[in-house]
Amino acid sequence: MALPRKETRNKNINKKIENLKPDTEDGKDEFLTTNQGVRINDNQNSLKSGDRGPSLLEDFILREKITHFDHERIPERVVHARGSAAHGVFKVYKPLAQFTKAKFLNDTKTETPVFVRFSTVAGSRGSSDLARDVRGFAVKLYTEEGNFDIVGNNMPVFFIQDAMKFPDLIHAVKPEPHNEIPQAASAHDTFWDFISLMPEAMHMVMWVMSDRAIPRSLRMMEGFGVHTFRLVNDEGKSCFVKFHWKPLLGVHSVAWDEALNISGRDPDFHRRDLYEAIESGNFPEWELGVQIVPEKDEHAFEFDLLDPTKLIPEEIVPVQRVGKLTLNRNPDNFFSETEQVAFHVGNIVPGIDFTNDPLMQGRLFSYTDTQLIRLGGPNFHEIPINRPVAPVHNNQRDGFMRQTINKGQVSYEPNSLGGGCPFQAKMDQGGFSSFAQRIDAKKVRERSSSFMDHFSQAKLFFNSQSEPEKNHIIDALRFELGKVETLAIRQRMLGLLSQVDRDLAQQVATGLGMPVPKAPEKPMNHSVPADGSPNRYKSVVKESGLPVSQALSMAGTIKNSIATRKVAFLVADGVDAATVTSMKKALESGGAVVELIAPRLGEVNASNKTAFNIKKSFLTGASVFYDAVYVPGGAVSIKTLAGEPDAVHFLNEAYKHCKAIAASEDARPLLKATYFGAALPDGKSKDSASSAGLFIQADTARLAKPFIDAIAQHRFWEREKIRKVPA
Ligand code: HDE
Repeated sequence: MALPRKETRNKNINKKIENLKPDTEDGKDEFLTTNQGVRINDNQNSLKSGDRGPSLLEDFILREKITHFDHERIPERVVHARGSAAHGVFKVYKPLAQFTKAKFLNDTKTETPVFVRFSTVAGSRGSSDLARDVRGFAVKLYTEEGNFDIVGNNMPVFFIQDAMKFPDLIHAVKPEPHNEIPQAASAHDTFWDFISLMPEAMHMVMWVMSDRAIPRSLRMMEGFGVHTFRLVNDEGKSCFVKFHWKPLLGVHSVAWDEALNISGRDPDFHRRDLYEAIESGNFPEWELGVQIVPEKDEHAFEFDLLDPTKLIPEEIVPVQRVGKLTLNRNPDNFFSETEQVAFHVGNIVPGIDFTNDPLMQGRLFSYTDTQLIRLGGPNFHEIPINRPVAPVHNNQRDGFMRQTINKGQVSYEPNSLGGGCPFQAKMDQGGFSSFAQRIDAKKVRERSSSFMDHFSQAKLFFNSQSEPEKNHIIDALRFELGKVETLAIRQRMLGLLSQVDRDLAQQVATGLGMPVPKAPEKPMNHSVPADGSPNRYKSVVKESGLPVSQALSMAGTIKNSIATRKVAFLVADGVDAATVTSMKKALESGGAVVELIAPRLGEVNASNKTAFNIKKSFLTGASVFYDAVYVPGGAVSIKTLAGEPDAVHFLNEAYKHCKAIAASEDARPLLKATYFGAALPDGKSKDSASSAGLFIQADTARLAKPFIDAIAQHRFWEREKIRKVPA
């Protein structure tokens, strides 16, 4: 990476970073050695019998080097294989003692170290960041009372209600087993075959077909714990809680066409964005939100709090923002930290507990189990990134790769020889004690009837979307189902969609050239109770009392800042230096990042004899990497750019992707060469949708203000109404 290694990364030290230090190696100013510490004198040649002879088995240096290389790979995660991570800290705003005794949620002075890994779900380790997919949002908090992991996603619900279906879901979405196609995509027959037979997935399907599945940045997405957890206070009283992470930069996405383009041009787009933001000191921030439900209200909702396909609308239970997460340091080594980090829903601390959500219950088994194979044995908790900052003392011993040297004769409890140590902690000494939930039930293999309404919240989500968001969902479904080859699967999906919204189903059907089934297709519902009674199913299908929930739409997200937005300036020799400098200054004072793009690399000579260094050309840069475009003045520069098809394409594409575009008045000939040239704001344009977010003005200072406001708006989706886009 060409970035100057500004030492922001090493400035931010926390307790966990200290904890990692003894294991952190730096070869600077050191001799090359073997793993046994023997200095190596020749790292170019193997030991041979004569300079043209065979290599000798005794060459311990060659053998060691090759052997280690041969064993470098470990299995990738069975899901969430593709990920990027960062270190940071969490601090609570005010004590939450009323709800929980967890120390890190009560001590406003302590900065709890965290390690956060973001991921896509379906693709392999090397797949594109921009796949249409759920994003993992896994947070490990190294609290003084032990590690607490919130292993969440960027969507608040899930596809299935019971862990029993997880391997089926993942087998369906992963590349098909006979030909390993497609990579990192749900647009294929097996996924939609499964979904079309699982009505419980419909709410999640709405989320995953929405723009939430193609984030602009990992820094601009929400996180959700998904399941309902419990908080437990000092008196042993419990309440239910849903965890949220709210990004301070707002929630933003790219356009689908952009995502496709980025996947080819820079499949590491999100990873690079996170890395560069942290490296340049633009630390991503989220607030921790909690929705608290008192124990007595467990059954007060139209849905079951234990059902992970349901959310609690924020209008019904507001999200209280209780603390802040800041990511302020990139990992030093991708494999050691990002790849070897092992999250587990079961990593909780006193003051937090589980519920009986049957999806969560299955996860409590799965995460340790998967680490045993992925990381190779029971001591993965000793890998530096995984070990807590809280001390560890117990009688667990041995196993592959054991690091800890446990002293003494005793590895059992009770003991007298070791003085009874290590001893159990009473609750007031911080000992964990599970919430004493009363359970009196028959052992059954059944789905609760309170889990049977699969459509109300799917409808609520769809109804809550703005018009462009709805259109994007329709487009996404047309794309995904259009890739499905089996007509019966498309047909079943249209049947399910018609139960969410008739118009939605109709529009998707039009794109597929198929009719919507007249009556809703009877769901082939594996979730129907064992007695199979259709009445029982119907009786629990209720319309949600809430017509829309604003919080479900991205339209109302934070749009008051251009911090960290990337703006491309299109320049060529003869560019007017004053317009470049003054616009750059205006944008950078709002926190935006400016990059100059020219027909070639090297230097561009500006009108006043100054030169600008060019790091990106039209070949290495592309409009999809930027949030907005500015064309500075300078007649010579504009003439060159107007004759440069790549420059015209750059603008056409930025326009197509609904981005803010500003230009100096003398850039008009270049803009005229674009297909939206007719929509330039000159007072004559009738079509306000086409000129929204488009500014042309001689006075740079006057131009900067509306341009900045427009960049903060993120996208001008209304332009999509004009579908005459050749880009
Ligand atoms: Fe996971 N999930 N999951 N999951 N999950 C894994 O654990 C699993 C679920 C999530 O960055 C695996 O270490 C089951 C919901 C994230 O390292 C595995 C079920 C949610 C990550 C596993 C679920 C998640 C994982 C694979 C249903 C959102 C990446 C590698 C019963 C709340 C963590 C690993 C990271 C990873 C199992 C459902 C989030 C196999 C069985 C719901 C963010 O253990």
